[in-house]
Amino acid sequence: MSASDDKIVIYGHQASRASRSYWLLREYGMEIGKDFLEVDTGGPVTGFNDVRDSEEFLKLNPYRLIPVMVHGDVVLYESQAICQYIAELLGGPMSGQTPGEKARIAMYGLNSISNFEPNFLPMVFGRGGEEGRAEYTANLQPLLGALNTELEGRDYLIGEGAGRFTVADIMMASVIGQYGRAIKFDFEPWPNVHEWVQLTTRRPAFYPPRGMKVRPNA
Ligand SMILES: N[C@@H](CCC(=O)N[C@@H](CS)C(=O)NCC(=O)O)C(=O)O
Repeated sequence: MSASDDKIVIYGHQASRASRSYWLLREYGMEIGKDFLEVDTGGPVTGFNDVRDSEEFLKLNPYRLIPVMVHGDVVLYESQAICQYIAELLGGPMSGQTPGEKARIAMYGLNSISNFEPNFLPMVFGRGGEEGRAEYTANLQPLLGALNTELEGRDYLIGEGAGRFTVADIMMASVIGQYGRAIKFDFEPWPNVHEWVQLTTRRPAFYPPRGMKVRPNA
């Protein structure tokens, strides 16, 4: 059986970094259980279950982290690599159309986890209390300023003119928008970022059918 005949399997919980690929799959109109499969490993919010310590899982990802994706003989860990694979596989306007767009999509995948995530995620977990929040917020000032510049005159990160919604927006908004909304982060000083967070995180597919602690208008 070829990879394309198999269903995508995601190991990971909705309230974990696996949520990034679930959002993308929902954007493609795919349903859990019908079009792709979820293996619930538990997650950082709910606690992990035995699946994550199983031999089967450790063979897939010796680093013992979720999410992991299996599609035929393709096995991937790293949430943003999984998103990029799914967009490449399913194609259409959400994927990169040229080598340049594909490279820029990869760039935003890296940017999201190397620059923004280390400052947003600790605030989600309340690390360092008030002092921690002040420090992470200070670190984010130049980053959000840069993103605000990139978004000048645009709705989305990739494409001509105002751009079009792509997997790059999902990867970036999964960190900035999702975490930002969860901690009620004030994006108003960066109006282009503020608009983009609204545009991306108000899409119907952003919201999981169950379970996750992100609510509309949070
Ligand atoms: N950069 C990785 C990070 C993966 C990661 O840290 N996953 C967390 C859950 S969201 C995990 O498995 N934590 C388990 C642990 O740290 O033991 C990605 O984006 O996939």
